[in-house]
Amino acid sequence: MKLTKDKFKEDYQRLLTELYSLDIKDSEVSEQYFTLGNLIRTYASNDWKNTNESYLKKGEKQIYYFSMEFLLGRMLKSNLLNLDILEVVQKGLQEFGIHLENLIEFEVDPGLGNGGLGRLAACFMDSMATCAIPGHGNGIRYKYGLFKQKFVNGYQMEIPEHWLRNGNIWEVRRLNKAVTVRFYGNVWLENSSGRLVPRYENEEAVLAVPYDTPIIGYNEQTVNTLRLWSAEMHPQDESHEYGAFLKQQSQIENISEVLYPDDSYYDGRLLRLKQEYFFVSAGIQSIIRRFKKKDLPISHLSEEVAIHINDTHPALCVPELMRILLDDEGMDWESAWDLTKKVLSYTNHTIMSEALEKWPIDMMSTLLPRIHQIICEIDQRYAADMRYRYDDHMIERTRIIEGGHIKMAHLAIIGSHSINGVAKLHTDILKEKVLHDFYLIFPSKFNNKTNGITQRRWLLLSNEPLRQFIDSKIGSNWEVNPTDLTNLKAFQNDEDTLFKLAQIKKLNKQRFADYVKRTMNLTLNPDAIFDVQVKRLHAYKRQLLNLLHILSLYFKLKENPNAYIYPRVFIFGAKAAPSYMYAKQIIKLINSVAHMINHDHHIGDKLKIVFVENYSVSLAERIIPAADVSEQISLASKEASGTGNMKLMLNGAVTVATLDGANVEIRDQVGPDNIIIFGLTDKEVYQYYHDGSYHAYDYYIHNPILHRVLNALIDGTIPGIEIEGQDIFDSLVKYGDEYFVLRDFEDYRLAQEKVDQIYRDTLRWQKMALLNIAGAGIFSSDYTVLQYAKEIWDVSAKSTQD
Ligand code: T68
Repeated sequence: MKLTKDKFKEDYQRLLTELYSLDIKDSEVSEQYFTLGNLIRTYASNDWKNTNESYLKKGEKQIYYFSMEFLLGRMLKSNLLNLDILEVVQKGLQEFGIHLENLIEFEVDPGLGNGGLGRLAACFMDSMATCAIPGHGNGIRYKYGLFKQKFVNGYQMEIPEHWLRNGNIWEVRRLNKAVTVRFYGNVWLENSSGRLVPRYENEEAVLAVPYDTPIIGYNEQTVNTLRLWSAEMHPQDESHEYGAFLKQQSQIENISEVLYPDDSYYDGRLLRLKQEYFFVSAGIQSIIRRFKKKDLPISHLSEEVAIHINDTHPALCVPELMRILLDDEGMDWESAWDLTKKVLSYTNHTIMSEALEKWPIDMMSTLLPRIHQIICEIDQRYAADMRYRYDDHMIERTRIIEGGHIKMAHLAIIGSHSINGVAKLHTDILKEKVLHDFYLIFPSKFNNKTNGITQRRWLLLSNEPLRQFIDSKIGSNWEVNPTDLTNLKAFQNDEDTLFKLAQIKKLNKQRFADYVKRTMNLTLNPDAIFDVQVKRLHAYKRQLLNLLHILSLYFKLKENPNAYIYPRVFIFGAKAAPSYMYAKQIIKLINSVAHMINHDHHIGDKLKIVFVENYSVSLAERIIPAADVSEQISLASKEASGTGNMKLMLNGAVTVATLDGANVEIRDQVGPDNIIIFGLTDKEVYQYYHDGSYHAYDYYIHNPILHRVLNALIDGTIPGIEIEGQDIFDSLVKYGDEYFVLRDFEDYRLAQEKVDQIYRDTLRWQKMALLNIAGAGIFSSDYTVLQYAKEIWDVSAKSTQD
């Protein structure tokens, strides 16, 4: 779209007056924001309509990405960027005396996701639109996203986040596209002219109302759709007596009320199962309705539609699609089953056993009687099919229903044609360990798709100085073809380039320091090393290892005030699931240590700890450009991929990492000299599990530094902590140290000494930083979705780059 500044100003002025009957000079930020949002929507509306129309053509295969979470982040700036009108709008507003930055900050950051999985879905939406892949998102329009985190006396408190309070400028409610989703009741099969058809009674009908958000591609034409469903009372129930009506209304609206705040943890609540079926059923019904507009027989569905299951949360896609094909379309079982498998594909995001969903049979049969019947049938047919090829143990281990539970991963694997892991190592572990049986049975279903991130949000939008600098060195083609970043390698020994890179980093650090001063009243030295660990708080991610190392530096300085430690600012951002007590204890401990160190006048600038409250996408956009060091220190084998690791390297941070998840591929990209690797490998971890030879206590006893640090948790050194010091100490020293923190401590400490040494040599450090940026292009989610498109969804992208 070619928009001139004058045209924009004219449009803006007119719209603001139309909407609010005000002159610009009398308007407030909220009015200015909503006017701009509305205008952006009108600018995108033709492309949105045209994109939708073109998708209705026969043979234009549509991809539906089903995810419980879409963690989009703020949309104003990214929409301006993707429409290629950011500069024009900025300048136009400037002439009205309006700072675009203020409008950007006014927008709420919708937290419709927990972390990596939800953010991945958002990056994929951006990349599919940019690569002109017909990709639709399908999810839930939660009224409350992830809670807002507050620290009270160092403890995490959770506050509900009503992100819709001021309305949402980006969405369109489409009541005319609403569908009915049915729960509970009785179902039986009746013979009707030779075919078994289900009969229902006493079901509870819920109206699923879609809200569509345009997803604007960075390519001047494609605008895809994210469809989020909201649960509402069905019109047929509105005639009930008033008291009963209100009760039922609130029960129904509960379904899309709140996002479950647990990441990587399964807590088998009925409401969660309701949510899962709700958006799966609504989504599939609307897909089928849309498919029918093409006027093709249902047997062509797999040529026109691919549905992707993001983790097992939407795995009910398997029985729901079967239900529709059998009951509504009258297909026979075999044909329906073949079609279902062709349409569906599934991504696994974790090997942690506590995250694996398994629903009690009773719950399923009460809430979703017909779905339950279909799952039983799938399970029985699976067992019968396998009987001739595998022994009973193998069948018992892999079947869907076992021990009174329905295993959702098994359902997803058996019911789809593709299962992928999210990094090479993760996929290998799935094949060799966690899903080995399935790999033996269905080897060709398994494949890897290493995660990616959108360079638009994670560099173009959030790190303007770096973007300009890169453009000045290698031109701007990398912005659409990110592997061109490798051209930066030509400058790896160019002193001028490296010093400029250092200056940019310092500028970003100063900006972050200003924010910390403003919000936390803490002064940071921008010449210190900014060392960043931002991610959910989870024992396997080992924020504790980081903290123990910080304590070791602190004691080193206490014992020898002249010890030369390069000044460091340790930055944490992390939310803990509200019911995850151990993680919350770690938060309290970090805050207490921060308080102790930050207030110790003898330490001064040498060590500071910043634990930002309420870590979110918009905070990530502030922190990541300011990072020198990226902490990716999970226990090898536990982090499926990680994506923060990619964002940080793209912004020139040097990674301190275990060989876990995508860290392995980052090392392969930048070479072992440009990443600092430490710790056990996945093989060594498995060996320990196998022989049971790990004794954490020995490390406590034999490593004097560790001894001192661990004792500090229980001897009163750290003011303010109560039982958490003892509990954490016990978890490590007494109860087996599940994530090998003590085992990896010394190696980690040495890795950190290396950081300290290398950082003193600015040129050497900046060379590493430059080579990290140069190597990050391959991790663009543009490439990731193109691989999904080609290898899983069997759809070709009308790439705008050719
Ligand atoms: C993350 N998983 C992985 N789960 O931990 C991370 N889980 O390694 C990976 O990079 C990322 O997925 C993307 O593949 C999650 O974020 C959840 O958030 C989650 C939410 C609900 C239930 C279970």
